[in-house]
Amino acid sequence: MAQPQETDRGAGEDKPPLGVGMVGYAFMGAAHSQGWRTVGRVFDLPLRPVLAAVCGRDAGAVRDAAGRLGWAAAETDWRDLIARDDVDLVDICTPGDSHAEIAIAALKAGKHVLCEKPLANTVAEAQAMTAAAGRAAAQGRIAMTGFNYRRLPATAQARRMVAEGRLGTLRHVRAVYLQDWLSDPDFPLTWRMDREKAGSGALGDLGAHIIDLAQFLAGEQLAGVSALTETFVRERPRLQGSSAGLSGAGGSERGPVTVDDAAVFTGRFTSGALASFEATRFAAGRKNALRIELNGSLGSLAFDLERLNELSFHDHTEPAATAGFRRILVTEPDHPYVDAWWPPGHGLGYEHTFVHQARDLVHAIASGSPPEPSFADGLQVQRVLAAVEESAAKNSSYTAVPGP
Ligand code: SOE
Repeated sequence: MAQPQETDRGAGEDKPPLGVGMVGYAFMGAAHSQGWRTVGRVFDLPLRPVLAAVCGRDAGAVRDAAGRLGWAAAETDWRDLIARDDVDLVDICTPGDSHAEIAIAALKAGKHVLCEKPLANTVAEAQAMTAAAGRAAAQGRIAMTGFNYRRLPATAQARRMVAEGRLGTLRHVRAVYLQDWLSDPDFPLTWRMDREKAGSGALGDLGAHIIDLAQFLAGEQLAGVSALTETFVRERPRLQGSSAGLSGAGGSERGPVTVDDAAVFTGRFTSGALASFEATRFAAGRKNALRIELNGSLGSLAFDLERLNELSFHDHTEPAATAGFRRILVTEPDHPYVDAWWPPGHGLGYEHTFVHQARDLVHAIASGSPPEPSFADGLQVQRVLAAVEESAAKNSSYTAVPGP
C-alpha cells in the first residue's frame, strides 16, 4: 500500500518565506486559512507560506480571528495590509464589491494576488483587474482566481480523462449547484442578497463555480447562453445590528432583495456541444449539491460533490452487454494531489481544495508560470455571468406556451 513519502511532508523551514496577507475572515477566510496552515506540512514546496496578517474592519473580531485561524498579526485597513513588508501575497476573501479595488492596489504594490470567485461584480471591474494582472505579470507577479472545485482529485482526474480523449467528441455538459439556505422567507437580508455588495445572487455565487468547472473540464469556452432568472422572495427582514451573516436573526423591518434567487440557463460551447446549468438557493433538501456530467461520442463522466472522492465513468466503446457507468474511487497515488495524503481508500474533503489551491499557487509564484485559473479566466466567467443576466433581462428566447 502506497504510503506518503517523507519528502512529501515538507516542513519547509529551509525554504524562503512567502508572506501571506488575507483580507476577510468569514467562511472563505476560514477555508483559505486552513489551506495556508496545512499546505507546507503536506506538500514539498519551493516557498514556505507564512500567515503574516489577516485584515477586517472590526478590531476586536479580527484580532480574535487572527488567533483562531493562525495569523501572526491583525490589520483593520486593507491598505495597511498590502503595505506590510512581510506580505508578498494578498489573499482576497471579501464580498465582490471590494475585489477590484484591493486586487489592483495589491498588484500595483508589487504583491501576488489570490482573489475569491467570482472575480468581480461586473465585467468592467474584471477587465480592470485582468489588465492590472497583465501589467504585474511583467514584474513577475502572479494573480489567480479562486475556483477551488477544479482542485479536487476527482475533478482534476476528470479533466485528465477528457484531455486524453476518453469521451471523444463532446456533445453535452449538464451542471447544477443546488443549495437551500434561502428557502425560509424570513432568513434575513445579508450582503449576499444585496447587488451592490454581491454583484448577483445564486448566479454569481454558485453559477460561477459550475460555469468555470464546465469550461475547465470541457477544455473549451461557452460561446452563448439563453437564460431565466427568478427572485422568489423579494423582501426579507433586515439584520438587526449584527453582521452575523448567514445565521443572523432578522428584525421586523423588511428590505428588498436585489439579486436573483435562482438562475437556469442553457449554453452552446464553441465546438457546438450543448450545455444546461442550474444554480439555486431554494432547492429544499440540497445543502451544497454540485453535480456535473459530460457526455461525449466515446463515453460519459459524472461528478457529485456529495461523493467527492468518486467519479462515475461510462466507456461507450465497451460492448453493450458489459457497458455502463462504473465508479472510479479517486484515491490512488497516481490521481492528482493524492500522493501527498493518505493511502488508497481514505479520501479527502471540501477543505482539501483550498490546500491544493495554495499548493498550485505557491508553485506558480516560485516558477513565475501563469496560474490556472488566471484573472483572464475569471474575466471570461464574468462575461458568461453578464450574458446570462442580459439574456434573462431580454427574455428573448423565452416563448410563452399558449393557453387552452
Ligand atoms: C455559498 O453558500 C458558498 O459559500 C459559496 O460562496 C462558495 O463559493 C461555495 O464553495 C460554498 O457555498
